[in-house]
Amino acid sequence: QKVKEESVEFLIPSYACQRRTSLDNHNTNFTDALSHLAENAELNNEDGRAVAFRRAAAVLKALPVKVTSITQLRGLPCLGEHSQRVIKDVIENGVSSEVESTIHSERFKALKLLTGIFGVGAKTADRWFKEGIQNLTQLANSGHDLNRAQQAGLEHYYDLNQPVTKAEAEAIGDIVKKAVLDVLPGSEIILTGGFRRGKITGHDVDFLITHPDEGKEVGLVSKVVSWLTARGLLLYQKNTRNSYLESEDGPAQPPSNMDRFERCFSIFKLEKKEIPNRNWRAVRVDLVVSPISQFAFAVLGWTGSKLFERELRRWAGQVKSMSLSSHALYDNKQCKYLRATSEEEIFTHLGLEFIPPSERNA
Ligand code: DCP
Ligand code: MG
Repeated sequence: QKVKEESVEFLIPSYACQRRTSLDNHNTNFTDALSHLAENAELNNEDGRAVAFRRAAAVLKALPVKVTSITQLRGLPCLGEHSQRVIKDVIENGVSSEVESTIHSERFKALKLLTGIFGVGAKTADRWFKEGIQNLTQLANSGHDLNRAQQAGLEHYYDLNQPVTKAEAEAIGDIVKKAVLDVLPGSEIILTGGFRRGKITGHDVDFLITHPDEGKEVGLVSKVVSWLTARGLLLYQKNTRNSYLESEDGPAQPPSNMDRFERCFSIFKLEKKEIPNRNWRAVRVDLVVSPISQFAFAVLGWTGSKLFERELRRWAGQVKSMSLSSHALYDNKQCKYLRATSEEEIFTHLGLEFIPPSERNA
């Protein structure tokens, strides 16, 4: 029996944090195209445009079937005129001409290559591109003074652009656990980021650490870094102290993507016997330490995806008059912080159905 295309309509709520997005995406042809345009907008520092493309892609990721006709998109949220044009182009021609010309442009290729260097953001890459720097050799010959992060990024460029596997993440997890428990017994360590969402590869490995006795965790990052350094396990590291202070009468910090936990951005030297001559590879690792009272917020904030996080904060602000960060949830109407000891409680405070990590892949 023939099913009329017109009858296929989906009920998709408009905030990504209101819906389940697993890793099996039936619409990669469209979401890849939209992601390229989002990436290009990010490289051009056009944040609003980037988010619009990311939201459109996230809606298509949440659909239970492959879209084959533009009529199926009727009633879906977050699909602006531009995104619909791209989708239509892909349906009719297999590819979007705008996406093709973007990703093959000299500018996009160069900016992507340059921002692929750890420590190089869109603004720096753009400045270099305008000076005629389009590849790593030109950068090395340019005489630019690179900071410590960028030097390490250039030195380990190849390794850091190879996906990190789940097995590698687990091997690093074992080392981190050993280090943390050695310097502060009783600590808890969890793997966050993409791996917690069930991804099988990542661009880095993210760990969140806490201790059940509030205050014991202070200064933990530098002790762990000393432990790892003494064993020759770090190729690069940069620590920052906790700079978060909670005040009585409102959020101490304006809502921001960047949290203020004690942390270490590092590059691990991971032993890999199978790599000839060298026996190791470089892997980006983030270590973040949270006081136990903020741990649920930290776990939620570090699990991602980035869009899911962004949508949670937008929902909190726009729908609930609350401010959510990786540290706390503040109710602007009641003028008080809402405590939580689990992710489930935070979703409840926000009036949202609990979405497990594996379905936060928006
Ligand atoms: N995060 C955030 N804001 C930041 C840093 C991180 O919201 N300034 C959150 C969202 C991310 C998670 O932390 O999902 C980890 O950041 P990553 O950049 O490592 O992202 P993923 O782990 O999701 O992706 P990948 O698999 O590429 O590492
Ligand atoms: Mg990650």
